[in-house]
Amino acid sequence: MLQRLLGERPALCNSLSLEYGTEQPDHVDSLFMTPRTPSHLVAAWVALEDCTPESGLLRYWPGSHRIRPYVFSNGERHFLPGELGTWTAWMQDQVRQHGLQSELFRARKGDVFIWNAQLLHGGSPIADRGRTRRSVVFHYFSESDCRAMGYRLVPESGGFWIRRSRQPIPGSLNAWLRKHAGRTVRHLRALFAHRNGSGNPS
Ligand SMILES: O=C(O)CCC(=O)C(=O)O
Ligand SMILES: [Fe+2]
Repeated sequence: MLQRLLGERPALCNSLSLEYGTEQPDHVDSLFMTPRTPSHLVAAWVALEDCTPESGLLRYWPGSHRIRPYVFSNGERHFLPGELGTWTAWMQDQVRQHGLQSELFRARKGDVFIWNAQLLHGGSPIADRGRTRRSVVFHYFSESDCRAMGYRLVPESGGFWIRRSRQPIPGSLNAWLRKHAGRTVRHLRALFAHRNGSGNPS
């Protein structure tokens, strides 16, 4: 299926295991995982349980994949953090112009949603924070793009996976923690030292 969609063998770029809804703002994956060939990114989202509306369902905008890819001020399709606000306003305007409406994916266990590099999607608000929404997501590039980028490909089940270090997930707790890790550790140390009556936080 992925090979048919990409026109060649897929190479797994990353996989995400989600226990809860993400409440991610609407986005297109190619902003963050930017394929060399604009259409050469496909995502497969797999429900690991029946998803309830309170758990923050996956939201998507049918037809949004036809909106032309946005080009940032440096001429690239990969996002510039300082221009994400401009991108959001531009995308909202495109959605209005194309008369698009969002839909929620009320997935049943085992359902798979495959989307295109340019499909606008996100996580809807979670109404019940105790409700899980277990799912796994896989993002794939094409073999030719990966070879052109010099990625190390490992053959697997008719496709490949890319050997590389763990990547931060934009907007995720991981990315936030990595960015703030030093400060958080210093803060915790200071707190610990204070509680133990020591004047020296190190
Ligand atoms: O599961 C979600 O709420 C969104 C996941 C997503 O945007 C992605 O994996 O690309
Ligand atoms: Fe996404």
